[in-house]
Amino acid sequence: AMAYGDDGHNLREVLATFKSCLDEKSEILMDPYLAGWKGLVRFLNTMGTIFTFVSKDAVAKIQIMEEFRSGPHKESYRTLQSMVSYEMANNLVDMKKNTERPVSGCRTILRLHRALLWLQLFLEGLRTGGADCKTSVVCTDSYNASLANYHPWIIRKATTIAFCTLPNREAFFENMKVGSNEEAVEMLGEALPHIKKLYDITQELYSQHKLLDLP
Ligand code: 1PW
Repeated sequence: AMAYGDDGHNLREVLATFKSCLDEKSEILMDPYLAGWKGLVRFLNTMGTIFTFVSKDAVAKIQIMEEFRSGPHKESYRTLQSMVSYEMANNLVDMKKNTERPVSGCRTILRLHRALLWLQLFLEGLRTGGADCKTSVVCTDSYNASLANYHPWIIRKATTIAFCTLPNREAFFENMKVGSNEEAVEMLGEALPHIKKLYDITQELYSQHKLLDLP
């Protein structure tokens, strides 16, 4: 089988794609945001079949957003900010649980946004964790501090089981395909502040429009 990274993709590039999301007005560009997620999914899928359960939902969410981005209102979905303006102005966002209205971009991006915090906390934990930290513990702690708060018991159970199959830190860094452990730690130190910034801007945008609890 082809090892991850052989096709020219590595986690450094994935994180750089997220970095390229911010335009000069601090708006978040949808296309690189989705491209970053696609890279993450490719990376997750190298972590074994159990993780495809975790990545499947991300894939479904990316697809929903790609349909908006190629549909009749594609220009309105150019940035996260323009998406929020457009969907709010046109009453396209379900504020309460209501199956009549189609799935909005706002609620879809909110799920990816919450997952991005998990990713950031997890990679930050690995970066600072030292050589013999347990990946599965770091991953579970990051999950419990973020995404788990929005998941029902059955999903929490399933994800926590998936985390137990994570490779150890050394193998995980190896799988990132960015060189030695030291280089991986250095790369994360450089890249993670950009992910954090992206997260903070989205959080602020959603908070301003009171969209943080979308069903
Ligand atoms: C190695 C670190 C990985 C970070 C990548 C994270 C991928 C995120 C996918 C987590 C999904 C777990 C199972 C799916 C749960 C969905 O119910 C849930 N989706 C998310 C992203 O939280 C909620 O979406 P829904 O059901 O309201 O459409």
